[in-house]
Formats: sequence, C-alpha cells, structure tokens
Amino acid sequence: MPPCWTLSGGIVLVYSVCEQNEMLRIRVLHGPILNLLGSREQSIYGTMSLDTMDSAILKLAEELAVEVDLRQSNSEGELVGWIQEARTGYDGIIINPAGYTHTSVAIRDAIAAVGLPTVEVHLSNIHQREEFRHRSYIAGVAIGQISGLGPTGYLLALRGLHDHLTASRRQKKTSPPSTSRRAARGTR
Ligand code: CA2
Repeated sequence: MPPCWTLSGGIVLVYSVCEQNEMLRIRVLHGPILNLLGSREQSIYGTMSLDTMDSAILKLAEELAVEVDLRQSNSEGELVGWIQEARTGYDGIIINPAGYTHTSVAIRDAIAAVGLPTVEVHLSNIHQREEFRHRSYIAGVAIGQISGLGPTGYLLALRGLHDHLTASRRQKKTSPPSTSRRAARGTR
C-alpha cells in the first residue's frame, strides 16, 4: 500500500487508495490477574468476566470498523514484548497494566519507545484507593487515563482512541508534505 502522496520532481502525486485509508488497528492489553475478573474481589472489580468484557470491546470495534487484538498476561516481559511488537501494524494501544501501573518503568519505557498513542484504563478508581495506587508510571506517556468506570472504561477508551487516530489521519491527509510547502514559499 503506498503512502497518500509522494513528492516526485517537485510534483505532489496523490493516491486515492493509500495506507491512511486502511482500517485502524488497536492492540488491547490486560495486565496481571485480570484473567480472574468476575470470580474474586467483585466489590472492587465487578462481576463481569474478562471474556465478556473482551466480547463487548470486539462488538464496539466492529461498529467503529476498528480491528482489535486482545491479550492478557501476568508477565511484565511479555507485555513489554507485545507493546514493542505493536510498532509494526498497529495504530494505538489500550492498556490496563494492573499492578504494573504502580511499578513498571519497563512498560512506561516501551510505550514511550514505540510512540503509539496509548490510553491507560483502570476498572477501579485508583485515586480513591490506597496511596500506592495513586501513582501511575504509565500516565505520563499515555494520551489519557480512564479510571473508575468499570468495563465501560475500555469502551470509552476505544471510542476516544478511535476519534484521536481518525482526527490525526485526517490532519495528515489535508496538510501537504512540509517540503512542498517550503518549496511553494520558495524558502528553505
Ligand atoms: O482497577 C484496575 O483496573 C487495576 O488496574 C486493577 C489492578 C490493580 O493492581 C490496580 O491498582 C488497579 C489489579 C488487577 C487484579 O485483578 C483481579 C481480578 C479479580 C480478582 C482479583 C484481582
């Protein structure tokens, strides 16, 4: 798939079928112990299982025409690997890093390194809970954080990230390449 334009001998070639018209792809990552959702600590995390939550995410993704890839891991290294891997083929990340939110410089660095727009989600309101949960290593490299809205938080994250990515694609499409703008002004 070509880019949406190329500069060839001072002429901008515009392609109608190009990479920016491709379906958005979002990777959704669930951190440690979230596989037990619905079975324990229901007063904090609710009664919905991870499978049911994933089905709701997939349903919304279909409505938004977004491709989502959902994964859960208890391993910090595996999560870091999946974040790195998302650099090729994905447009954004939604992550509930669970307990790693409050400890993981590695997950933060991985998100910063890939540079993909990332939304941090928490089922519970981490700011109303114990002091150690108030600090997120991820928030500083995320475009936003949703905390305390239960499974709805993931759906809001998907809508928000979809809108963010669609807007930035539209912006890229309408603004000409900076080199041609400079050339048009006759400046360097
Ligand atoms: O509220 C959230 O989504 C959290 O990310 C959940 C983490 C917690 O460490 C964060 O501070 C906030 C814990 C996930 C553990 O999930 C469980 C699921 C079922 C039963 C027990 C724990």
